Amino acid sequence: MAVLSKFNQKVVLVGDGAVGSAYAFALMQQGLAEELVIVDVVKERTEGDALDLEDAQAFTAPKVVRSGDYSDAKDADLVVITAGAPQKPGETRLDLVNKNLKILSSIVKPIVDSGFDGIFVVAANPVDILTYATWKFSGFPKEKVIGSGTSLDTSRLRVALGKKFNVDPRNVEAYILGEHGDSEFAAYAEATIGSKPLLTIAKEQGVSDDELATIEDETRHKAYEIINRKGATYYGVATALMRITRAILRDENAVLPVGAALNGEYGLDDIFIGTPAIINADGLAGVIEIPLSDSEKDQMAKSAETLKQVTKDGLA
Ligand code: 6V0
Repeated sequence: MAVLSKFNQKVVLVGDGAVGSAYAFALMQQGLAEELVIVDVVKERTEGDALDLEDAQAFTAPKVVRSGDYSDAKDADLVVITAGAPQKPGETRLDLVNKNLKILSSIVKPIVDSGFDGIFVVAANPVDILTYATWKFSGFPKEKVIGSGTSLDTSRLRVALGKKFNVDPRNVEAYILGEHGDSEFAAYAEATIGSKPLLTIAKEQGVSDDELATIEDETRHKAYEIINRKGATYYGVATALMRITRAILRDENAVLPVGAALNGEYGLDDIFIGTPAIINADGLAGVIEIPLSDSEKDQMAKSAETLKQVTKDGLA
């Protein structure tokens, strides 16, 4: 297992927009990474953000934050990609595919050319397609490419279930699986709170299947609710990215919802899709395949089909 040097934890962030800058701030707050290099086509913004984030150093763990370019990826442990066009009101994530594939290819190539040998973490949308494309463009092993997948969606589901059942969302073991997008679904059959099946708790508390379906639906559409009000969503995904970063830099073997490469799990392969997986310093150490009910199996197959079609069209 790769052991990262305690004094050489370097993250290169590509894309210094709403998501990227919120992620940089989250990284600072957590005292993660010795060095954070920010890259964007708008160089002035990265310089401004580096200066602004530097002002926090006297209150958080000291580290280097600076503006840079792709050559900085040479000795980085992690490259986090949040560069791309954001989702516009009324636009689905899949609409973004062509626009963002072009941007992605212009980023991944110079990073690989720098000699980068770390782990790619991708959040730009449509994230499952762009994660797959990062793997293709880079030629890296699948384990070294991780998408944010359904990490944000899973957090949204846990928060909503936490409110419904009046428990801390961190104690809700429930996952959103599939595409980060309209075909995603809640894997309720095996969800638990304190090891007790969620469906049993729901029955005992008189929470109907319809109410659970509404929670699932609201989770699926929450991004639109936020985008309609403030134009973009970023704090949730930035925190999810920070969590994935910590699992890698601290070699945690943490079980997290991510966009993972499948090798036969859920009857699928040649795809990156939202599922729980084990994340450590080597990247993806294993996929945890949740046992699904028959209807959930159908939903997973449909979600995968949606992604495969777009991947085929986008990368044709
Ligand atoms: P934003 O605020 O417009 O930031 C995008 C940044 O990318 C800007 O600073 C651009 O200058 C920069 N950029 C564009 N092209 C390039 C390039 N070729 N090289 C380097 N930088 C470039 O967008 P925002 O930060 O809101 O969103 C970024 C991406 O994250 C979008 O694709 C969103 O759809 C996606 N999100 C993903 C989520 C997830 O759960 N995976 C959640 C929310 C947003």
